[in-house]
Amino acid sequence: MYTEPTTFSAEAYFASQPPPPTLQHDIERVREFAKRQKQEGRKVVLVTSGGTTVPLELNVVRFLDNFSAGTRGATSAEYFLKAGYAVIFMHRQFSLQPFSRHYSHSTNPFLDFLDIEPSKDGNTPVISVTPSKRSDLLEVLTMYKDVHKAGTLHTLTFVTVDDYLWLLRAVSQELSVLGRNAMFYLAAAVSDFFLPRQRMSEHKIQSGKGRLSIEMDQVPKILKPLVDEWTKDGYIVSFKLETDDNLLLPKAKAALKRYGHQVVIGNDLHRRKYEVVFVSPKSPSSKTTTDQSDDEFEEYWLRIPIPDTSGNVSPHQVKEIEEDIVAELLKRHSAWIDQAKTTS
Ligand code: PAZ
Repeated sequence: MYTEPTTFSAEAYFASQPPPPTLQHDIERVREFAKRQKQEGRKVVLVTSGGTTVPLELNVVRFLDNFSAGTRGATSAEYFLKAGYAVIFMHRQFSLQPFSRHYSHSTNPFLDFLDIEPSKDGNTPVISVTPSKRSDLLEVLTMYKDVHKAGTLHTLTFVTVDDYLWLLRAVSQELSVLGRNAMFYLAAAVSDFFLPRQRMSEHKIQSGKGRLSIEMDQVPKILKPLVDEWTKDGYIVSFKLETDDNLLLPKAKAALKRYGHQVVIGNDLHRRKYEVVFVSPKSPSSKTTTDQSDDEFEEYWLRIPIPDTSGNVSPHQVKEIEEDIVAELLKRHSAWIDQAKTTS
């Protein structure tokens, strides 16, 4: 019989919550991808992006959602690809994706870029790209086609927090074959609470009984097994989103002490596009512990000017903070790979 734990361990979680139906298929594709990138000598980064949902019913009508448009992940994935990395882009279904993000339906609808030219021969009219938009589109399309030709982008989708956790575990286990050449860039906004399937209502929760109270359990702290078991040598970058400035640095440091990974990138909800802070142990090789002093961590702030939004500038002509985030991580990842060579 199912007993109700107060906090799920990762093991208890995976033993009680079912995997997504496509998991096996997804694992096989990731395995092939990782093998090919290894043979071709590329570094691989797993980018997670977008928010997870928590369904409230088995036949889902209602769910809780986590904030994230997927901009951070989709934009960063492009800069990793430009730098020669292969990218596994694990994102929330229908959130922004590399390349197509430039033509998002809400901010830059692609239909506005197209003109209909009258037919010259009296038959079918011709569709063309508005002249002022051609050079931007050509740049994005060229990159997109090059990446497809090189086979360096692999896409996976999740919706629920269950999908996310099962996929993260499977992908990280597959990427362990790459050793230090694998990076984990965990920008997805993952729910901290969930409703175990065993306590979900089968059908739509009915109104009419007044207030709705739902008691949720804590999602297991998945970074711990990721660091300690699933991918021992991967370079792990997690993100921390806060709305209270006073919490950002303490929470980032607490995460490093608890999980012992390489970097936490902290960001404030409203300034996340212009300012982030990298928090990392001063001595990257030392083992972090929960009683470690805060002085043993260093902070590195990255800022870009807030753009003038009054002009008619296309989104990819504006400086994007992800360009600098990725450039900084490339240096740190290389140093970390080199460090292993000198100590072995
Ligand atoms: O996807 P987006 O660009 O709208 O937002 C990115 C972000 C704020 C979700 C990301 O930078 C982040 O902080 N992710 C981790 C969130 C968390 O603390 O769970």
